Amino acid sequence: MMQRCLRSCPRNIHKKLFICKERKPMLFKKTNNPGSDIKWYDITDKEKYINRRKFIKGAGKTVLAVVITLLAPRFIPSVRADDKEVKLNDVKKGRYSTDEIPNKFSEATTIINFYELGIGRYDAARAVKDFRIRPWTLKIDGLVNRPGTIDIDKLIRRHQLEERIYRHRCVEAWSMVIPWVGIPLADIIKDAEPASNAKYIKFTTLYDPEQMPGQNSGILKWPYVEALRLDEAMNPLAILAVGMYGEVLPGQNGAPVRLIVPWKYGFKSIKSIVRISFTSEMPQTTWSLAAPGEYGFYANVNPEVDHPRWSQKYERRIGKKDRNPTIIFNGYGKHVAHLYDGIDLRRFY
Ligand SMILES: Nc1nc2c(c(=O)[nH]1)N[C@H]1C(S)=C(S)[C@@H](COP(=O)(O)O)O[C@H]1N2
Ligand SMILES: [Mo]
Repeated sequence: MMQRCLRSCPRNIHKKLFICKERKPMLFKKTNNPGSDIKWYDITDKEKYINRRKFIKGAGKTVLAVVITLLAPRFIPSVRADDKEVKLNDVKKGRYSTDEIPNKFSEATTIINFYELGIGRYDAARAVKDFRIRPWTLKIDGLVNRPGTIDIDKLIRRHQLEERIYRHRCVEAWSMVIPWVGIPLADIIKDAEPASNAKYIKFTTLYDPEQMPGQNSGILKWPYVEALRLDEAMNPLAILAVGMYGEVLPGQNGAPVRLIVPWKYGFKSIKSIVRISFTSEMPQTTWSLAAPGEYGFYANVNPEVDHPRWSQKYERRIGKKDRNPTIIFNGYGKHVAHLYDGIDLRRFY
């Protein structure tokens, strides 16, 4: 018999933070059958859950919380990069864009997963004002013939930027459509000249607990690390995004440079990268270390492989009410399915 949170604790974060410690009957139900009755709308509303938890904590504190909320300055959604000098010139329309209608800029810049800046879905957009994204360098090392450290603006100037309007699917079963501006990852890899024994590519987020308050907590092992097989990284769909909606990437979306791999769950698309390393062994990645039974190395979007605590059969587009079937490889199978020939994606999720 186990106890399970019925609300939106998509990553078991409640256990790690002891938010749900008291196991109130309203939030927990005894069950022998984990994963049976969580609905898509239960797992998309982290913020609501946390607020509800506050509510239960007692009337006095609730009143205080309401007063604080009312007094708090209104949050302004359009937080952009500090550096007004940075312009994304000469952006060409890339191939591979979806013709679906992008989400609103205000949605894509406020409904955020960026645990370094907070675990609530609106936390990052608030915390981002203290996040400095210039100067910024990207280190390239490991099994390459041309290692080095490059200034991010030099990198941007050196490469042809492309707009890619991609579907974005979070493992929590919500989705968006976002017009990114980025550099094909393959271009950067070719410049680095990987050695013949380089098989994987590993990305690391900035570690700076002063600017990233989430890194003072133990919810994840910091810094955040993600990785791809080198041939996945060379796929033309993979980009390093430096902008969105035609402008410089806002801090909360992973400025100044983040990965976008649209056929995989969003947690693979690591933000605010400072280092790219080429390795011969499969690197350990943050979420698969935190919860190996829940987050695999490949993490390809797949309606047939449920998360242990919820179904992946459907998704909800942010801003829309209805739910839609999840598409294998998030709809990008034509371009990426061949990468997984002969691999049992149920076993190697
Ligand atoms: N460094 C870092 N990268 C991260 C995350 C994070 O918490 N830290 N969250 C991931 C998750 S779960 C998702 S869904 C996407 C969200 O990107 P967006 O907020 O720009 O939509 O970023 C991913 N990259
Ligand atoms: Mo996510």
